[in-house]
Amino acid sequence: MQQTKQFPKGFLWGGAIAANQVEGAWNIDGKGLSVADIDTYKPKASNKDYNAHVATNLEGIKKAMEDPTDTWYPKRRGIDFYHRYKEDLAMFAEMGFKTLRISIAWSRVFPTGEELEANSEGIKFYHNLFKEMKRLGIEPIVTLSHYEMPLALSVKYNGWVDRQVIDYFVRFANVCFDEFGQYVKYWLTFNEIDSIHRHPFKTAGVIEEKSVAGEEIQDVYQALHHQFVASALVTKDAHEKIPEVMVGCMLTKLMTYPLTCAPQDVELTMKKNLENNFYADVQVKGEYPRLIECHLKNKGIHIAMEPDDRHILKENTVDFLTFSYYMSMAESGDSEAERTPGNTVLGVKNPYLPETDWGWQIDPQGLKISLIDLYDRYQVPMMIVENGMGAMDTISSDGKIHDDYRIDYFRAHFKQMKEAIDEGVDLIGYTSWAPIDLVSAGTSQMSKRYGFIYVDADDEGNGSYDRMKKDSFDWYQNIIRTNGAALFDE
Ligand code: BGP
Repeated sequence: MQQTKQFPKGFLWGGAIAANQVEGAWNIDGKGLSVADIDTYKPKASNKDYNAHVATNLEGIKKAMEDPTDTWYPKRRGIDFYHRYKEDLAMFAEMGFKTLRISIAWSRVFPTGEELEANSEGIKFYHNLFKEMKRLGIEPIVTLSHYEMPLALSVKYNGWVDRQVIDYFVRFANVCFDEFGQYVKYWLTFNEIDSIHRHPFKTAGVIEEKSVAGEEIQDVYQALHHQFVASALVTKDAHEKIPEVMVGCMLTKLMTYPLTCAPQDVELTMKKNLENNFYADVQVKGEYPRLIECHLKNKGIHIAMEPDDRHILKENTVDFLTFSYYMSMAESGDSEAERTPGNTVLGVKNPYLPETDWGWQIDPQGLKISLIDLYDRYQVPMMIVENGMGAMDTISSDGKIHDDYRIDYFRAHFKQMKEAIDEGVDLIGYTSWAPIDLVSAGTSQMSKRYGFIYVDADDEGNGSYDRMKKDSFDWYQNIIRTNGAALFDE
């Protein structure tokens, strides 16, 4: 069959951002503190020793809660999207965005998570945002939980460890469906739900100190189970409330290769990849995989379930699968094998791949492998909802940002996406991370830049916050305008 150069008709090209990394306005219009608002800045010097775990001891949390400034907490500042969203949306529309993935800050709608009534100022902000997106013809994709739960729920309940948090989340989600269902067809429940094991506080408000010694991992699995149940419950509600709704799960795709073909490396790698798929297994297939259940049992981990939980999971599976993809890594039985950081992981270095300024290994073909692997396993429509390259952009003497490295990164990944589509993968959309510079999730740096649009702000929050197009802006605009065909004319 003759393949066209274009992506499928109606392909959703766009970008992705998260409330806690862009909005700022952390303490106005009734917003409560979220776990992101106490996430500290990790200085440039620690780039290579990047450790994604935020300081989450009770003393540190108390200190942060009492600090009325944003000095150490860049996510309190974001990029002032709260006030500049019209300007930003206009630039996204100029690039031709068909879609924009955002998240709704739970603590802007329910400041402590426990209120019975939603904060009207928060609701108003999102109404205005969605109205503007509609006016510009940009289809929203909304994540309900993207590393920004109300801090009060974390402190009072140890986050998702307590089953009661399910009820608060269901209330929040239902307010979102009732208020914004008229604008939003695509919903994602939890961003990178698997990340709970890598940063339990950021993902699920779990404070290690609150666990009984030795039961920390058990608590994390319990919190995860509550998120699975909550995800299924709100999927059911969305299906009942919003016509033609599509609810998706969201996975960090951490593609792992064996460093060598030694069977030991192959087995370790297979297990890593099975673990990585487990989260989507539950959300797409509606049940815990037998191998994972056995693994938990062998580890002495017992997840407390209500009698109906398995039924809830089975009956309310998601409609599509989304994932983030930034890098791949290798695995080896050799404990001395050289390692390099990736997206909140420290993987074995693959000698065949280049890496970013942050050591993340660049692997476009790994995206194609991931697409085929995931589609073969789940057979549901898929979207890539995060992919991009964090880099230290500099302004050249002509006053412009020539980010050819970013264009090269995207070009190579898009070509692999197209090959996967031509081989039969049902890929319906792609949102780059991030179309505009924003505060890094892992390091809270502004200097780790992802955007097609530059934001004049530094790590300490100095700068005009003015926006400026990088070279990649025009390039991406052309890709969208030609629905991908321009990739093959360059
Ligand atoms: C993903 C998160 C995003 C985003 C991205 C890049 O895991 O969902 O919020 O920030 O990673 O990571 P970082 O910002 O640490 O470079």
